[in-house]
Amino acid sequence: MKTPRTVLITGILGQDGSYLADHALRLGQRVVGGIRGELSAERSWRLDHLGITRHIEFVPLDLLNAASIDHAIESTRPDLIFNFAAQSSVGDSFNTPIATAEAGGIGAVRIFEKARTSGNKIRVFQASSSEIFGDITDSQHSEESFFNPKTPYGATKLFAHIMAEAYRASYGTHVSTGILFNHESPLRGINFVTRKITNSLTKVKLGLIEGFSLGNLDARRDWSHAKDFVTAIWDMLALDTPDNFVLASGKLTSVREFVDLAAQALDIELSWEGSGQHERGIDRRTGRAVVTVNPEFYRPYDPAQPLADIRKAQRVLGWQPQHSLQSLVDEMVQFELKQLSPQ
Ligand code: NAP
Ligand code: F7E
Repeated sequence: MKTPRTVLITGILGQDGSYLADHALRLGQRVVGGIRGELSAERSWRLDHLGITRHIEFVPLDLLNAASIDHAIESTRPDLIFNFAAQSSVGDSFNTPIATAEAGGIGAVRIFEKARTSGNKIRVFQASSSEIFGDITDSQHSEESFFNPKTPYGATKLFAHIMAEAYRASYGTHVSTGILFNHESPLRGINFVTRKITNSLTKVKLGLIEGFSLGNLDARRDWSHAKDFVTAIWDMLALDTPDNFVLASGKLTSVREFVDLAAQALDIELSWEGSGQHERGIDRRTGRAVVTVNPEFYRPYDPAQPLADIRKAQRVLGWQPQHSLQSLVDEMVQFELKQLSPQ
């Protein structure tokens, strides 16, 4: 039997960190989770949901604190580091550009630097984002496309992405990146639109609220299941040569269409009336407006997402996503029903 490798996951309390930890544990690895602040039941809910909290060793790690990164890496001696930690909300990045850049940009470089200077042959994964494409230039976007981000979050992720390439070229550091399009799950943060929709619409179904508001209903995103991504991300670090990989489904769906899918999963008959700020989603059975538009949720800049070209991940990693958008929505809705229904 192979000796288990030590896997350090930053951002382990987040969506991707939790699923990656689960995947690594299933493969028999030693999993160390980097966390900022104290562990509490409120903060470990994703790991608790997966039933893996007690199998993880936790170590203090704050991307804003270089000493904590150095200590986490020196004391646990990881073979692999998955850097998922970041201020991950594009919307919040408009209000917190400096904190976003410090954690997601400089914080990532601190990880690369410690991996480089540790003397161990550490392999690193960096979570890049489709937000680095920004304004659309090509019809389909691949690892070779032009990067033109326009949001503080996208610019931060591009800095870290280019730094990963610089570490590869300048020092031979084994850093791979995933240019990740949107990926969701029941473990998604409630501030992201998919989880907000499945959670709020389930509350409407259960009579807990009358309705809820969204921002840009025309925004289109490429939504996948986070579980499909962590298997590809894991396989990236098994490659001898580090590289960049786009992960996505290759299909774009609007926010409005996502609401429709969630409504179908909940057996709510929804029809849309009006346009712009006056558009409303009406429950045909009750005649009530259950979805309204609130410009408070509009963004100062909301770049259209490009179509993704995922051929490289398919070819090199043999990656085949297992989940459809419909099955993702069904799973999210079932999760909400279980959480919110009276016992
Ligand atoms: P998430 O659920 O928001 O998790 C991010 C984690 O980062 C949280 O656990 C958070 O810790 C931690 N974190 C934030 N600032 C930190 C700091 N200064 N030091 C240490 N930890 C810090 O995000 P996710 O959806 O799992 O995404 C994982 C990564 O992929 C992120 O880097 C994100 O930007 C990137 N990404 C995600 C998507 C997507 O669709 N999900 C797409 C493209 C790229 P707390 O629990 O303490 O807040
Ligand atoms: O917004 C629109 C909003 O916040 C999706 C992160 O994981 O993916 C994610 O970033 C779209 C946007 O995700 C609401 O304007 C409408 O066009 O769920 P989101 P995001 O901004 O795409 C990228 C690839 C990442 O890298 C990020 O880490 O939905 N939208 N109404 C809304 N969005 C939110 N949050 N809330 C609304 O009420």
